Amino acid sequence: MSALSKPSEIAREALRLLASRRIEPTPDHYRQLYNEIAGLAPEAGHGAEGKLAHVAWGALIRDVVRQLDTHSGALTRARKKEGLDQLLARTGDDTEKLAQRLQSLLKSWSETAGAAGAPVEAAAVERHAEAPARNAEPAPDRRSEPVPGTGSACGDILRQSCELLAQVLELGLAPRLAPAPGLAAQALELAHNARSAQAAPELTRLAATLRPFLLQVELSGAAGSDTQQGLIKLLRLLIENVTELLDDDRWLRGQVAVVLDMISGPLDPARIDSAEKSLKQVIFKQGVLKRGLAEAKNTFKNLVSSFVERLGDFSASTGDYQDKLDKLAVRIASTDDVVELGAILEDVARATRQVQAATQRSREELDLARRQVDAAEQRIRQLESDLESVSEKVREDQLTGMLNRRGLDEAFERALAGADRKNDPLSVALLDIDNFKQLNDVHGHQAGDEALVHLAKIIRDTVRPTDILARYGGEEFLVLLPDSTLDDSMAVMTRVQRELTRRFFLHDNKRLLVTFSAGVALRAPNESRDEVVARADKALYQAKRSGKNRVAAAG
Ligand code: GH3
Ligand code: MG
Ligand code: MG
Repeated sequence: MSALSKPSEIAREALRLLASRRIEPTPDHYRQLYNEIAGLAPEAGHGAEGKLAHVAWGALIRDVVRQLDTHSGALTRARKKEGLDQLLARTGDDTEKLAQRLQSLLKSWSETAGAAGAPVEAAAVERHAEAPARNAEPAPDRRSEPVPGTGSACGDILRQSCELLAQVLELGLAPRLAPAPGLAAQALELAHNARSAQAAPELTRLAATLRPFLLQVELSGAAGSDTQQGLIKLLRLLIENVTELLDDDRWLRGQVAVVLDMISGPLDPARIDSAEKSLKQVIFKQGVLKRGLAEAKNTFKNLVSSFVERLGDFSASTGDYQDKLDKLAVRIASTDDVVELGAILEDVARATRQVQAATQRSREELDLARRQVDAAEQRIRQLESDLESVSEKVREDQLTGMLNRRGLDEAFERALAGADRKNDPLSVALLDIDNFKQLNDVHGHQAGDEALVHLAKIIRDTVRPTDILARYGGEEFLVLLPDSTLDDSMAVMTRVQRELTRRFFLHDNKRLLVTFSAGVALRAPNESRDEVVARADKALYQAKRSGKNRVAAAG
């Protein structure tokens, strides 16, 4: 039973409750509160409390905004924004959950304030360790900063690139500059500088010295041969990109791989030409992706900051409402006049409608912003995965689409491990096109390239999808056949030969004869990769010696 008995007192209390509980002042709600205070049975179907969750949004959001701006140890504003953004992304439209999570986030912020280094919303942030939200703040300029943990600006991959420049200069260029000893000495000195470059600015300075040096080499005429000119072109390509590459290790990895591949074998113009082509292709694709990624990250950054600004507006409008209600509550407490109370009720209704409209607008804007943030984040993920696959491409031979040596290295390791684990047989076949030099000489390099593509396609169509195909050298292919005995693999190679006779090679509408010889070896238990390949190579040699266009088994 209520302590209040006079209807005017009950009415005043009902109005006060409407205001303080922030319940929409409709006649139904008023009547329900009136009944509650007067101790009358509640009327069914008018659960005023249920219609508006009792969350102090104004205070809560004010707290979020205030704490965002408070400096607290390791928690920068960007990290807090990041935590907040992830929370919003995870919570969806459930306002009750949102309130709870915001409260625990605030708690974790204030608890972490003292403990330097402790992460915000640790679990969520760590799950997205690479999440683009980390870019909510402009990335620090890495060009002027050593890479942490390496003690030098040349982190692992950058060190490789320094070494690479050094090697190309020292092993590739200097010996060929013998007719111009001054230039040769300069090449060696530059190689030395590349090797001892400890920081990004030094590498950039080195790039600046290399450019005029290469021009000088070219002008001196000392760079006579194709090989040398190819080398110079490659070096230039590397140098032109070096400044940009310093931005991000990943861009560099694929490019370094191409050049390392190239200089790991004997240098000839065809090899350098194909390395240059694939390097250019990677640089171009990476450039396109990189621009897209930078754009997407920028959009994302803008979205996150406008999102937080809107949260601020949201807080301002609910804060106003709170002030109005407080004032109205004072007016209610100090009057008994029914007419005055009626007017107050009107004011409460107006203020509530205003804040509801504002809240609705803010909610819609926040939802929209969140959707935009999600979309931007998705685009960033897509671009990053595209980038990853472009970098993967350098494991492929550009002409035939088979694995190159680098790709084969990894695939071979996996196949060996798999065969050992399952105790399965594993065979290796080496194929070499017969009289390929002659085909090139008579019909041109282009015809040679087309023949390589033709044979690669026939091999791919004939073997099992699980077999591993690699271009092993100029006109040599290596096929790894997991779970295949020597007989199986001999039969496969013979089938490839038959297919090549059936699907003959056409160049300029002329039918050209292409054959190959092959050596096949079954890996002996615990035999190393080099040993089994050497046996296959020996068998290939036997096939050549006994007349070509045949398949020989290794003993
Ligand atoms: P054999 O029957 O004994 O194998 O003789 P061959 O002429 O096939 O072998 P050789 O090693 O004498 O010559 C291989 C030629 O392959 C020389 C090289 O110019 C050519 N070559 C290497 N890579 C490529 C390439 O990517 N495209 C083209 N068109 N030719 C290439
Ligand atoms: Mg050969
Ligand atoms: Mg050959």
